[in-house]
Amino acid sequence: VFQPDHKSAPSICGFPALKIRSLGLYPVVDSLDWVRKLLQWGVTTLQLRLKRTPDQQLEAEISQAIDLANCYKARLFINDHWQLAIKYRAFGVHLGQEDLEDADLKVIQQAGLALGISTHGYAELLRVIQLAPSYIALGHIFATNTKQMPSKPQGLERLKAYQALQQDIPTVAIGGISASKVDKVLACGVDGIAMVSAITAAGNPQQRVRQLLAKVECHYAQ
Ligand code: TZP
Ligand code: MG
Repeated sequence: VFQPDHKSAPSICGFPALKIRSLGLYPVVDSLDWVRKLLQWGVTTLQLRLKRTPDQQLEAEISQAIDLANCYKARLFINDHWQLAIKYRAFGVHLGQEDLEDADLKVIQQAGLALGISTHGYAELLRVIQLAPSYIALGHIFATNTKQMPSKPQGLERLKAYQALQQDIPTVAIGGISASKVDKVLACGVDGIAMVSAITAAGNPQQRVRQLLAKVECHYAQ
């Protein structure tokens, strides 16, 4: 499902195009400013998660973020606002469980966008596997202050068990992942590391991103 840009790589003899399965470092941020900075710092997969932006600013913020990400050929996922993601040709959409009732997954699929879905435990995971999204987010792994979570942290043992459940759909771990916990999370076999505060609350976010990219890219290159 994942490709570096929207076009399929041409295949002269019918060989399958190479796919980039790993999402790698996957920052989740809440503004166009952050999207711009992350792209400049070399991030290639990221999510724009606007939860407090006034309605009248949403479309401008989202469309500009998509245009920018597409210039960089980065994979930008738009949280929640799937119609705007389609309208402005985002790489993908990220939806939570509560969005699944309203969002039209078929329309998203037919528009050629990738889809990521959040899960918070075994039951949700089993249900989401049936939807065959582009990736599944598994969370929250550790305690987090970024989002109020009604459930308990999943922890690393469960994360490993979820990984063992299926290998077809790429997975992303999210929730409370600090820079010092990245190695342990990567060791569980996930395909991406989603982070908010480890990047946005860092004293030097650019340096933090550089360190994280080096670590995560090195892991997936092995
Ligand atoms: N979904 C599950 S946990 C979370 C989201 C959006 C917040 C993750 O933020 P942090 O700061 O990386 O714990
Ligand atoms: Mg949502």
